[in-house]
Amino acid sequence: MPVAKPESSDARVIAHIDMDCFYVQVEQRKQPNLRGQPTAVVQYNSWKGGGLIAVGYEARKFGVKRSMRGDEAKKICPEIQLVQVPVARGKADLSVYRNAGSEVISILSRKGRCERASIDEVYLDLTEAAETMLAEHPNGILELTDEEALKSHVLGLHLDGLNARDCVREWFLMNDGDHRDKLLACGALIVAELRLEVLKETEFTCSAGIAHNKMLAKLTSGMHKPAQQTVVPFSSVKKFLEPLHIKKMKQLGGKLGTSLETELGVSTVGDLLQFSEENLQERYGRNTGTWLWNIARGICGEEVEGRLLPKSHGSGKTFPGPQALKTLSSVQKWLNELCEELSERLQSDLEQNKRIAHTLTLHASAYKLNDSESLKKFPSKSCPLRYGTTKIQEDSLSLFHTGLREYIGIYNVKAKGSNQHEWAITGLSVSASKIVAIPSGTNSIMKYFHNEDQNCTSRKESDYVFTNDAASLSSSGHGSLVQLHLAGSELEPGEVEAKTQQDMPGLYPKENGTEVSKDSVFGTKFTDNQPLSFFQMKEQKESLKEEILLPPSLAGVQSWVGSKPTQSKMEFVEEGSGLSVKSGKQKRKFDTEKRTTPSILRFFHSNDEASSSSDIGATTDGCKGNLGEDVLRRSNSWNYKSDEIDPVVLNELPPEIQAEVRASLLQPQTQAKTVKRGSSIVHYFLPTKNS
Ligand code: DCP
Repeated sequence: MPVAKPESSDARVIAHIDMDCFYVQVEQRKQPNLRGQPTAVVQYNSWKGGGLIAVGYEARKFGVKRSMRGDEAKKICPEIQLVQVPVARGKADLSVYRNAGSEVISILSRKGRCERASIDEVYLDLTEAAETMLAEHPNGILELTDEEALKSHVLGLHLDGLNARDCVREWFLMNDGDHRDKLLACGALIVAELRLEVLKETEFTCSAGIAHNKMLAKLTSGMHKPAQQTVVPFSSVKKFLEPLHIKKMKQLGGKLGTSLETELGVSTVGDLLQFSEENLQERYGRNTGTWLWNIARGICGEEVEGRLLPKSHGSGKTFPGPQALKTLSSVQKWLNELCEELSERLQSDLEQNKRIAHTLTLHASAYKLNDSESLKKFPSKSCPLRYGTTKIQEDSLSLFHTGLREYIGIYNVKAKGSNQHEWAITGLSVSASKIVAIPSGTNSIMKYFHNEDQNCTSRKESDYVFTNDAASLSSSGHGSLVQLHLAGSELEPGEVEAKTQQDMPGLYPKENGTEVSKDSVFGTKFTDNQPLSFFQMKEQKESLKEEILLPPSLAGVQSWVGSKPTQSKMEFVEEGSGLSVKSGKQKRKFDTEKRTTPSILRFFHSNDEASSSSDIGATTDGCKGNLGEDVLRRSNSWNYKSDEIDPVVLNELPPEIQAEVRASLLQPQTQAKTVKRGSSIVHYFLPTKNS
């Protein structure tokens, strides 16, 4: 958990903006005749009128709630208009809502750093804009106070017989007020303006919380809805937080909150104040203890990230009750659908934003029949993401198989007849994460090796000769290949799993609808009346534990890395003229300790070793394997293009290099393949027909 920086955070101006009954507003904009009418959006599944996923404020007055089914809603509000969420590929198609969210974000991001927190939520850091406004109006912002701002709810204001509006006006004027609150008042004005702009340009209303940090802003944005805003002056923080139930706090909706309740008897934030920082640290560890101590006092140093685009893409579907999937073929059918959607979104992200995703993750929820352990969670599985629908489909299915083997607890999972099934899948989702912009105009591969070179004390810069005729490695045109001329080696079967440091995600959301339930969702919100399980799992990124799997087509890659290839020439060559490492002139030296050598180097090391052991022999200076030119001349070089690079090696390169190489993989390649098709590396990277 982030440890707060109390000093710097007080004078910041942070807003959390939340769209009001978002899906309903989007539907009402599409069909203006629905405006003013009690309306709800229902999932496409028509059982009992479909599950309500968004309820408009007019319908809420009748007691209609999100958890209800359409039929139930009609009973208590006969005139309710039920609109179906759009459907594509047999599942909810959320693109219309996603696009509407992007429209709003483009407006909200005009005044400061903007972080897209979910499909309909945004954080803004308005500190600079507020400081500028305050500097320009040192004698107060009276002339700026507009009607919308005067409707703000300012927490802790004493009305003292005055009407609320006059009180708020007085607060905005506070000439002798606290500087931090003057900044907040400016922030409130800016947010009021932004909300009006959103309304004018998109017809959507939104609500906002304005405070000194993200935590307080988020806690207050929903306090007064719809179309209102709430401000938390510095002096009101304590009073505001004290009575709040502990589980309302971000990250306390789950186990930690429960532990505070049961083990420390803490039920409100105020209760937490009696514990010293040391007490909390003793019980929950240094960081968590400090974090708890801080949040109880309204201190949160979390930055607003400048991010307008989603952090991940996901596509999921639930299969409640009798719809549960009980055969591998039905799972495959649905995975194919989900992967197709995911692939399309990845492709458009690539085209529009020049971003690529690195990790593919499969989540599932399941139950076992006739098994007392049936509550066991289906493990989430990840692997490096390969672009192309077919590849994503293949890899997702493999991840599913791996998860299922673990879930069932046997190695060979066979498809069983529907009468004999042992398991049932109630939810499936595929997601793509670790999305990064494709860097352009960098020579990062060269830089990387240059740096690594410096890390080996006994290597001299002059030992390498790099030529970089082209300005950049990034692939900007067809056929731009990064060629890795590596020692050739056949892969051997072996281990394919590599563990990450992450924790296993839960299948169910953290409670209380905190940010956890919304960040990074971007379209993966399930529209069945199931818990928001999959996309919310992703929210728990801090505590995720997933296994990163290599796709089965990569079986043996790890052992290959450790194996001793028989050739010894290494070159980087960009097709045409680009970057090359002229192996004929290089003398490479590596640490003798394999364990301490980064594996990309180990890979090359093994190439060297292969030669050195047979041709040169080890040196005794701590680095061995100088490649004599005679050896290099004698070796046969195998040409590897970027689409043949071992992903294990690739995954261990710095992200910017990975991005470059992956970017080159995404380009149609015109040059004939000169590699063995049977190789599993080749199989892994070769474009499939319909990719
Ligand atoms: N959503 C969904 N499934 C859920 C919850 C929400 O598909 N279980 C969708 C529909 C909502 C949108 O996400 O319109 C945003 O969810 P919010 O929780 O922000 O709720 P609303 O925007 O609908 O209402 P509010 O005005 O209370 O924020």
